Amino acid sequence: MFAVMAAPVNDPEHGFCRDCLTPQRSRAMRCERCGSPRIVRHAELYSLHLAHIDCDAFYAAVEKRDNPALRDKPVIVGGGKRGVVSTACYIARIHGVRSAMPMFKALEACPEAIVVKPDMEKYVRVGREVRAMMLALTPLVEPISIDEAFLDLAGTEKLHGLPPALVLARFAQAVEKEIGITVSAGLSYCKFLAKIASDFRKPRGYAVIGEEEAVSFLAEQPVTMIWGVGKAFAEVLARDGIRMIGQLQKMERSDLMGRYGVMGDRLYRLSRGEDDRRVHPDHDAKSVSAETTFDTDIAKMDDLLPVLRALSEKVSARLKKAGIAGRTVVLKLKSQDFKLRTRNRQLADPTRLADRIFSTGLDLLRREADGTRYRLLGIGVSDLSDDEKADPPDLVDLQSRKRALAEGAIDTLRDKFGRKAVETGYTFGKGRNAHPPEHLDD
Ligand code: DCP
Ligand code: MG
Repeated sequence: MFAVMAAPVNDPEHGFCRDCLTPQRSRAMRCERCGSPRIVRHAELYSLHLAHIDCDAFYAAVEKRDNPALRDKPVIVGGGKRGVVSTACYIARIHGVRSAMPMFKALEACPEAIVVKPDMEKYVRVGREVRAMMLALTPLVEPISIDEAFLDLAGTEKLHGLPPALVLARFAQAVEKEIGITVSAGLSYCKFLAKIASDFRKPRGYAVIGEEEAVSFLAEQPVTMIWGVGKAFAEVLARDGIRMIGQLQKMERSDLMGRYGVMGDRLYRLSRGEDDRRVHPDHDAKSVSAETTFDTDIAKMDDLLPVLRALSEKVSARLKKAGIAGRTVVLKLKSQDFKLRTRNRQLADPTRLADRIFSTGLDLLRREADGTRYRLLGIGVSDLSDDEKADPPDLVDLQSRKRALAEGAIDTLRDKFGRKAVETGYTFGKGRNAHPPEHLDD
C-alpha cells in the first residue's frame, strides 16, 4: 500500500527518526538511538523535494496553545454570524464534528465540546509566523491558504546540511517548539501527491509518496482525491460507473476528454500521477482588478451594468493570461462626494470566469444602487491562487456549466479574431455613458 508503511522492510538504508533525526541503519521498529517509534523509511526518501505542509486543526490548535485548560477537551472553533463550525480539534472529530457543520449539529454530536469564537487576527498572525519559518527553508514557498503551503526544497541541501526529507521533519519539530502548534507534512515529486501525502497521516503526520508507487497507490484511491472532483462531479462519474482512480487509469485520454471536456484531461493526467505544476512563490499581486471613472456620474443600474460587465471581462482576461484565479470578488464604488465603498464576497472556489465575477459583482452592486450617483466603478478579485482549482465543474448546476462552456468558446473566438469579435449582450451597444472595454482605466 502506502509509502511509509510499504517500504520499511526493504529500505533500511533510507530511514530516519522523526524525533531525533538520526538516520536508521537497521530494520528495527524503534529508533536505534532514542527508541521513538516515529521512523520514516522510503526508497525515494532522499531524492524527493516537493513538500506540502498543513497545520493540524489550525484555529483549534492556536486556541489550545493559548489556553492550556482546553488541551484535553473537545474544542470547536466557530459560531458567529453563520453559525457553523470553522474547525474542530481532533478530540471533537472523534465524535463526528467537522468543518462547515451547523453548530447545533456539532453540539448534538459532541455536547461536551467547548465552543470558542474565532479570533481571525490571531490566526492570521500565527499563519504568518509559520510562513516566515517556511521562508527560512526556501524562497520557493507557495501559500495555499492561511495554514498550508507548498515548498520546493530542491537545491537546499548545501544550505541546510540535510536532505529535504530531514529538513521537513526538523521544520515540523521547530514549529511545535517555537509556535506551539503541530503540522503535517507530505513529501513527493509533484504538488498533487505532496498534498495528498500531507493529509494522509494527520495530525503530526509525515508521509512520502514516490514516483515508483504513484500509479499503484492512486489506483486504490477514490476519484474524490483528485483536485476539482467535488461531490457533484463525483456523482456524475459514479453514474458512469467510475468511483476509483484505478478505473480512470484504464481509460484513454480522448475518451475522458470526450466525456468530461477539459476536466477529462485533468482526470487523465492526475490519475496517472502526472503533474508538472511548479511551486510559484507568493504572488506579488494581491489582487487583480479594473476600474473606470465616468464622464458624468451614474446612478442607474441599467447604466452601471454594462460597465460592470466590461470590467469583469477585463479582469477575467488578465487572470486567464496569468494562469491565476481569485476567490474573493471585490466591488469598488466612489460616490459623487468621493466617498469610497468597497464590498467583498467570498466564493466557494476561486474563479477566473468573467461570468462569475460579473454575477457576484452584480449582486453586490444591486445593494448599492440606492439612487447614489457614482463617479467610479471597479471590480476585481483577491485571495489569488493557481488556477488549477478554479471553477470546478459543478455539473449539478447545469446553467453555470453551460455559461462556463460558452465563455470558453468566446475566449477561443477572441483569441482567433480579437476582443471585439465577440461582444456579450451586456456590453453590445449598451451603456451610453460607459467607455468601451479597450478604454477602461486600470
Ligand atoms: N476553515 C474554516 N471553514 C472551513 C474550513 C476551514 O473556517 N470550512 C478554517 C479553520 C481551519 C483553517 O481554516 O482551522 C484551516 O483549514 P484546514 O482545512 O487546513 O483545516 P484544519 O487545519 O482545521 O484541520 P486539518 O488538521 O484537517 O488540516
Ligand atoms: Mg489544516
